[in-house]
Amino acid sequence: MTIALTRGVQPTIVDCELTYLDREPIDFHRAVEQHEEYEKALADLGCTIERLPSLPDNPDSVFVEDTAVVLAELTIITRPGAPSRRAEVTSVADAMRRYRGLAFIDSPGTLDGGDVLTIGRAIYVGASTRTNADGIRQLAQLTTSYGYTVRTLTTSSCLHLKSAVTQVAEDVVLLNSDWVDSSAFEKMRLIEVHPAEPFAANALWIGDSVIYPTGFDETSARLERFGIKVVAVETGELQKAEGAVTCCSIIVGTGPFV
Ligand code: CIR
Repeated sequence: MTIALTRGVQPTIVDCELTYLDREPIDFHRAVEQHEEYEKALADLGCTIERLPSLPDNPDSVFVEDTAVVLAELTIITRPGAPSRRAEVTSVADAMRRYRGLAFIDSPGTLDGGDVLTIGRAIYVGASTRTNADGIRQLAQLTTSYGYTVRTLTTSSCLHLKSAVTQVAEDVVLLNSDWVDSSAFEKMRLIEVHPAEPFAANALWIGDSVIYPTGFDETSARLERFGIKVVAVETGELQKAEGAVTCCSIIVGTGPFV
């Protein structure tokens, strides 16, 4: 069984953190509809949606991915790089306790889940404005005993590592090589985003499909040419908050084959 933890969009999203984007008006009601469409896509792909409690005072709390790193053996509750987001972790820890043992990133470490891409036993972590060296050191300390290797990548021009690269099939990554060094993924097959679509590298891989934003038609066609099924969802209002598709859920495999 696969659980997808999500959290509803809050009206305060209009005051979200922004790093690389300029603020644009966000249509809250449209954002809610888009988020519901996203949850429906997850459910249609077989996920059980588990909604976390609303946090009206936390504008970015819909972007739950940043609060946890889920491995088969444990969940690491992060310490988000943006101080305004730190209170989001408590309810995520409460929910995740039922599925895995917990470990925590402590001060002065910071780590955003959006900076962590796990492929098999390799954990790629982005050194970003949100994830610092001590956070990466703690991540390595918590995971090496389980056989993981942690590899740090620097990203440029984007908020998180997973803005630049995501896994879209067992042996395939989708990436923007202007934002991350593609040689780190030499053992994988690579799909490069279309040059006119720099924000197109974030896809959420579920089974043999990806949940993928509308509007990146050229890159979407490249995914389909690789035999990857694209489930398109509109995310324009969430994108204005610098969010993408991986960031709106925490995917938790349960049972013996996680
Ligand atoms: C933030 O800056 O924290 C939010 N406005 C966006 C977070 C997006 N998270 C993600 O892609 N993992």
